[in-house]
Amino acid sequence: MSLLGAAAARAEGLVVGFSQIGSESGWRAAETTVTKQDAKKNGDTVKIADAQQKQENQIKAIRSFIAQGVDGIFLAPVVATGWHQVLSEARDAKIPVILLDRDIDPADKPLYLTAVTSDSVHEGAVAGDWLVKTVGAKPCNVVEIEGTVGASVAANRKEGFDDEVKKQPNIKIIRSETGDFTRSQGKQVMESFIKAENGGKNICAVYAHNDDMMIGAIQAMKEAGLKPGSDILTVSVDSVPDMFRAMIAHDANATVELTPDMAGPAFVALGAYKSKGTVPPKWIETKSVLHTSADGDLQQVLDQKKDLGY
Ligand code: GZL
Repeated sequence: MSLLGAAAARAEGLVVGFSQIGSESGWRAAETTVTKQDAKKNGDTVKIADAQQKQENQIKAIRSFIAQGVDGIFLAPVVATGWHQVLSEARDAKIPVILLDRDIDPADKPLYLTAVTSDSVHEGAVAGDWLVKTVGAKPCNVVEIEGTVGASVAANRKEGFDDEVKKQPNIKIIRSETGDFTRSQGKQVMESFIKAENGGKNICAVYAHNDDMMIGAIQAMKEAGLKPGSDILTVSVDSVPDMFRAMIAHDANATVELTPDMAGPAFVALGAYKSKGTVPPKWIETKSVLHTSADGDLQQVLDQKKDLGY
């Protein structure tokens, strides 16, 4: 597109196609809400396609956005592989692609303009470090509820956490299974862990790759007559409102915050690229903050969540 065309696009506002994974978690629903709010604030238009967590639906949506000749495509990739062909088609159509909240195969790095994501290895390490500091020298068997198989954030959060706790001989990860980032599957996985581990008596802590699976796990622990947050320590990622409510009720211990506002920086980068040809850094990193049940500002942080799409 010529600079004049680009300036015109900026004047009228951008038209962006967003291939969204689905609404598998409270965090993702908030991401969708904030994306709509950001577009409205900027005077841009965003067309959101919900893929119901299926990659083939995301690929179909991207092809539809290309056919519509949108100014840019946002993609939250459900898994890290299988994007080369469709992102090559977007490149050939000269439509820039920006990744939101998850990454893709590094070999396909040339096929997107930038990625707006957290450092998900660091998120896992922050969760692991909290557990190590909390457990001290006490023997501790940990169970892990993983995110979607093949998702970059699941592999990274596992790597960060496992590497941290592996440094402690008294802490052992005894079971690890995917709960696909949903409450219902998180509950099912925790029920199976409890059943397999002497009614949960062998389990000292549970790490879930997102809060929604942990909220399911908390329900499973309660139904088994266990006290989550004291009989079994909990640490997870996202910092959704229901996790703050659980920490205030002392049913949970810690969560690593992830902003749902990935689209804000993406709109800015796309606008500068289209209007001025400014090439953004390949990675726009969002920050991760630890919150625990010992914090004094839980209610205050919870009250502010409504401004973040929750
Ligand atoms: C993380 C994002 C994850 C959230 C989950 O950036 O991809 O996907 O942690 C969501 O809640 O399902």
